Amino acid sequence: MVLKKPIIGMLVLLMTINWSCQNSPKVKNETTINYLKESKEDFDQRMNWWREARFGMFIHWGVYAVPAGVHNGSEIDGVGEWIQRFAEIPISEYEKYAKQFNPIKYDAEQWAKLMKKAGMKYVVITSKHHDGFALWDSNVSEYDIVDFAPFGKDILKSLSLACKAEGIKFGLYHSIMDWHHPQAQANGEPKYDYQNHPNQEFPLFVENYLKPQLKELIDNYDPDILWFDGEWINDFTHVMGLDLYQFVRNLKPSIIVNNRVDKGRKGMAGMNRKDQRYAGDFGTPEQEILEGTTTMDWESCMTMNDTWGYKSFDHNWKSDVVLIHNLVDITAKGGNYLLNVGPNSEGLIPESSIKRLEKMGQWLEVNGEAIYATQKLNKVFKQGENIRFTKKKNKSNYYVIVFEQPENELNVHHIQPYENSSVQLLGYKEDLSWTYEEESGLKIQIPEDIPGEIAWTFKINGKEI
Ligand code: FHN
Repeated sequence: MVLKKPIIGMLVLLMTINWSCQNSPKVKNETTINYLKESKEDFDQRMNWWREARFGMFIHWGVYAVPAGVHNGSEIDGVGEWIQRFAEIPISEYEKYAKQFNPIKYDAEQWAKLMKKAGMKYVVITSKHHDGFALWDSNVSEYDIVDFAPFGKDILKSLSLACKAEGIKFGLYHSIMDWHHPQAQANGEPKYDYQNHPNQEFPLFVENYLKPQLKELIDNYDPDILWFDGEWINDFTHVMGLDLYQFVRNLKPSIIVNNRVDKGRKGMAGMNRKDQRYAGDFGTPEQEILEGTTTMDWESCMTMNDTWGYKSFDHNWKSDVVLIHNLVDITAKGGNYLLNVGPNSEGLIPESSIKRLEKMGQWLEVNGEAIYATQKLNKVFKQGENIRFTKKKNKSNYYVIVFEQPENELNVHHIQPYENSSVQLLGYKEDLSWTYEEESGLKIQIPEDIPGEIAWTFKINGKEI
């Protein structure tokens, strides 16, 4: 019987997976519990802190901060962390940048304090981006910040400790796609056509490199979140995705894992296709906000300028008004906001990022109760284009957040205050006068001397109608 090529290929692949499982010296996936069958109660309990947190810091940091968007004297288009691919830099050349990575001004405590000042409740930092360089002292590879770069100190260790000290939950972004490891994208050369020639060695990379590195990250840095990326490559399959989810949950059952651990994500919209069940606890819209609400947990990740990894010449910063309105809009739709900073090669977060984060923190100082531990309403999330609604969990406190400074009288629909209850403007000393009629709804009298900027939050004790 003549076996056709694909069947032979599949046999080789299955034998490889079987061989690698039997021969992978490092980690076995003895999953005793099927985490894909988790009960809704257990899922809700595990996700609770993450849902209440609403706002986190994304950090893209690595070797790509050294060229900072410039290679051989030319400014390279596209996001800074893709410079190895966009500038078609051979691995041996890119490694010279890694040999220069020495962020002597990095101060983990300073970063954690900035997150706190910004009102951010969790952080997700790149442990390893697509370039394959590890920001921790890996025993699985020498291509890391301690053994390969002059810096010689474990960045993740210091940041995980500083975040714990500030009460900030610690998360790791980990790329499945790896441009450095020979078994991950064939020879890893930028021109490798991995789309059409799936690499038979990839299962070995998963079992003998990807999983052992994930195990040391979970064992040594105790992350609360694992944020996978680079799952779109042909070499990575749905079967591998389900297995990877079980693997990390088995190592830390309480960990929260995004939907890029598997193959369900529908492009940058970030939510899962409905054709089958995919692994992952939340959807990941990227550089965009869902139009409306959804039943699946979701988190919008966004840059503050146009790049994730630092670029010396990207000054296209979003205003603090846009950033705060994004946070309010996402919260009203029941999502989380993961806002990115890209530190430079010295270990400094750009001043333009710091200024915006401090402004967001000042706004949250006054209005945070309308964001944290809130949920979306049952029927609406907005009124017109300039009003969003949120509701305190398990309470009858509703928040009406207005994007333009209200004057004289504010007319609100969809919420009816309880009789004799108060209506307040967060940050204002006195209760506000109001009337309610079935036809015209709630009318709130606006004093002339109201404080605040960017968005104004009215607190109402009542019910949604
Ligand atoms: O290719 C990456 C990109 O560099 C960046 O990490 C974003 C942020 O989530 N994710 C991928 C693009 O979708």
